[in-house]
Amino acid sequence: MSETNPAATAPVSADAAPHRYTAAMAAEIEARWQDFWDAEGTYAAPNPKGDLAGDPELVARPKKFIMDMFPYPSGAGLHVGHPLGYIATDVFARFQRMTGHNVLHTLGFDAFGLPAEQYAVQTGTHPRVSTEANMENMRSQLRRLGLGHDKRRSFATIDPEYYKWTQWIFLQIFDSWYDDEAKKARPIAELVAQFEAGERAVPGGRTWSALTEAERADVLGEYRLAYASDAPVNWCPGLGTVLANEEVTADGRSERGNFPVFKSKLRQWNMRITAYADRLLDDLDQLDWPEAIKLQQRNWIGRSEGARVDFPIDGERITVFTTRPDTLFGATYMVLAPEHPLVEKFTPDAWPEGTRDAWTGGHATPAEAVAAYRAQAASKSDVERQAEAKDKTGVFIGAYATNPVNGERVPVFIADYVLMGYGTGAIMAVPAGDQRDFEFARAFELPIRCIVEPTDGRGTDTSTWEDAFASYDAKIMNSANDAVSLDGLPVVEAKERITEWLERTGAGEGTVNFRLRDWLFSRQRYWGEPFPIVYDEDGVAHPLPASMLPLELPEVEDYSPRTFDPDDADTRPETPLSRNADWVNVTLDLGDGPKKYRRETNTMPNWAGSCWYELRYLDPHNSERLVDPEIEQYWMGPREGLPHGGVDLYVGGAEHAVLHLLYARFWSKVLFDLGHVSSAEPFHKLFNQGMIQAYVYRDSRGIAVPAAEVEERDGAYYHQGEKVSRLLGKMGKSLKNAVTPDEICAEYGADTLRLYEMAMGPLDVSRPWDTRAVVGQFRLLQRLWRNVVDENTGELSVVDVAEADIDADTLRALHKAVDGVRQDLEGMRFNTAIAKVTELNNHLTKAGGPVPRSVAERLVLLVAPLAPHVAEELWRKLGHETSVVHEDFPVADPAYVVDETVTCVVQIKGKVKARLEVAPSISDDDLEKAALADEKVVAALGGAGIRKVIVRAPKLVNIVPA
Ligand code: ANZ
Repeated sequence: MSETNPAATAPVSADAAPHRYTAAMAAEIEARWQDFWDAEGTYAAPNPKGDLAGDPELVARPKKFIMDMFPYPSGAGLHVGHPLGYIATDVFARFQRMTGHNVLHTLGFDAFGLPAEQYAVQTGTHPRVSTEANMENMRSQLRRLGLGHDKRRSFATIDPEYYKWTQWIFLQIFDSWYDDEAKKARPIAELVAQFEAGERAVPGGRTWSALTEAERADVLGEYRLAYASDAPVNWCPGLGTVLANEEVTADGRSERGNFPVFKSKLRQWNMRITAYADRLLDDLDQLDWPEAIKLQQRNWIGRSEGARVDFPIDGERITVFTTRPDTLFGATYMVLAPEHPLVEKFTPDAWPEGTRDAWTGGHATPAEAVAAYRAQAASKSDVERQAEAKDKTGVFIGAYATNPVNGERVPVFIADYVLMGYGTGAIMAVPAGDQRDFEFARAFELPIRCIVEPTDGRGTDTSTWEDAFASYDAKIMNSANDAVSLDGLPVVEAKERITEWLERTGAGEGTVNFRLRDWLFSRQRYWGEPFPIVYDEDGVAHPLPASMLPLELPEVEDYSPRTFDPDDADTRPETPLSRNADWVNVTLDLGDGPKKYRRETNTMPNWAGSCWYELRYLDPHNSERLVDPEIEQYWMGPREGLPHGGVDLYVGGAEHAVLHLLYARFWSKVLFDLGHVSSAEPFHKLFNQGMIQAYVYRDSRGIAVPAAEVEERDGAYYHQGEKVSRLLGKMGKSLKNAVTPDEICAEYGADTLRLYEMAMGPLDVSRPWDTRAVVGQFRLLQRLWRNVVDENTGELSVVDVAEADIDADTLRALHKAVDGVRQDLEGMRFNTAIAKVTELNNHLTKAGGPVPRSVAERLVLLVAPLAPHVAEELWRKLGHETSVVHEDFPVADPAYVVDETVTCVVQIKGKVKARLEVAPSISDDDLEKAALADEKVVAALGGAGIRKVIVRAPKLVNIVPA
């Protein structure tokens, strides 16, 4: 790097004074203080009790729990983009320590996951071996940054002592149900007691004692918060695994490998997160999170108010969910999802009289048409099925239902634009009001009845319409029967009236529907937490007792999922764990004598370990409990400003807006309901850092060339003489533009890297990395050093001066910096804090002469959170015996902080009428207001109106009366 970047090396050159702050000196200072901090346990945060109990004076302080989203230990190690958030939380944590808080700050590893498993498949290295090596590498990279972590509290999610508790929480969730009346989770034993006592009717109408064990297990499976069910999942034979919806592309293929993905029914573990939909939504209001993230969670949960309506058919009924019951009179056909379980039941042997050709798909019987269409639909992803632009397809199932509001016979179709997993999997189709229904009706020659008065001038003759008409401001028409009329009502009132009618007549009821689905919780992979579940000979699932945890991941010969012919939808996954017969088939005594069992061979998804890790940081070595209640209450409990409790600050990327944060909130709520924790939310304040971007340079073939080898000449970029293009993109190995923290540390030191990353801009904004600019922060540290230490002798250069004898300009500069930096650090405006430190430092440089000791000390304290190593070194040089980490942050004397004022002249028609003393930074708006409110100005205007005001803040206001 230095070859192409001579500017960067200049200040470190050999002719420097012997005690100048250089990269070599930074390296020496930094290594020494890092060793010191480790040896002294400087960042140890004491708990109120237990093995991490400590200094009661510290414990008595208000607590701050400051957390990063922990990293996945990737083989590529860190580039300079990764530590942005870690440095920010570290600066903030250091500031909080210096302002009277007991600060918990540490970092672990999220270490189960696919990359290690894939690497294992490719190279035969055990995932644990490669993961441990990656963690070792990342730990040393992170240590080099001087992050003030309490290392006693760090762990990885793959540690058996950690995942023991992940498994334990799974069992808690398995052993609970959601009581809709109490609106909370309760132990499943309490539900069983209700069934036994006859207080709650057993589904199916029999008594509890009459059920077999397997039947009871089935009943309870409908209540448990973790349950196994035959769910349609994304099965990818080419990869040999089931995929999450997010891992499937819009055209129904695997994101990784581009193989076909099929909807297949497989027995899978699920988490009943839907039971918490309301609370997950409502509690968002109390959290201090970016609005954008809250909105994404709200949309993901997707609450819709509407109605369920029953359409009678053959003495039975099909229930639909609609958000627009007011449009019931316009429902001219129905659509079921192709997978809807009632489809077979209502599909007759032959096409009824008068079936149109367009409806049959060319098939001889309804059953054939249904079977063919189902096969076609199964090969598509939900996204693809719902795509707006797509041609609407479907078939008539040969049956008619009755529209309950007008008794009309409406044909029933299956079509893939209706999804099984949403609402009831069946809709009433209102082609006049819904665009998808409109397109379908046009394609299948179905009636389109105008039931909302168009307000856009298109008229009520739907044969001339080009699209559906949707508006909440329009009025309902053509919608009356003998008992109820919606005609003339606006939508909202019409909804209320028809819902009342539906409920009165028993044809339906108002309801709330959520987009949120239960969380598919099993994976056919090796590198994850084993389920603490065994099956008996009847296939009934039994939880392992806590005493058998952790259930450790067994060794297997082959980690790879078995893959199949990518196009063979009928194949089924084979889990790596199932190949280990000795582990799978066990004899256990679960309390009723030794019996044979078969272990669950799926593993948990890699989200599991990150669902609760904040809790384990609190009490990481507790072998008796997940976390001691008193310790949990101390760090996480609710208090003023923290209504649900939680981590005080959680920093990470916005890409985790939904899944991780929603899953973690869900687990918190279950643990809270069951009384294991006092906080019902994991993270009170969330902050998303921006991304560090990097320039990508490409040659004429579009191939990325190594960014470090590119030269700039007159605004153009060259690589080996050839002109290359430059675009801002992601940083990474593949784009050949990764810069590692190691290289920057070697070139300048960690303190410079920290300052540079924090100075680049507001933390939440993305910014381009520019290696050439790093030197600016290095120079700041050199000037800081020079203000305290004589570069030639290495001795302190400060002088002892009484506060009263320090010149007023310096005191003003000092106190303004103290005041500003304090506010900026509290508000996480690290870039402006650095600007203020720089300003003060420059003032001292310019003032010339030795710096007063008390000023130098305060300057060092201001720098300490940002550049902790050099601050420790200077603090020690200034004669202090103890670490700067626990010193008090300076407080400004308000007398010096008030802005000096300037005089503003107020003129009317060019004549001076008043003078105002205002702050030099006053805005035009504020100055205009102040001028117009001034007594003398009011008097001079004498009630005349104003034509124009010309403002030149801070010195002049000119008023032109009307
Ligand atoms: C009649 C109607 C008339 C509808 C109208 C909309 C407009 P949100 O708001 O997202 O909750 N729907 C219901 N279940 C569905 C499923 N399983 N697959 C596809 N579509 C489904 O959407 C609810 C609306 O989406 C429902 O209201 C239903 O169409 C459709 F002028 O019913 B509506």
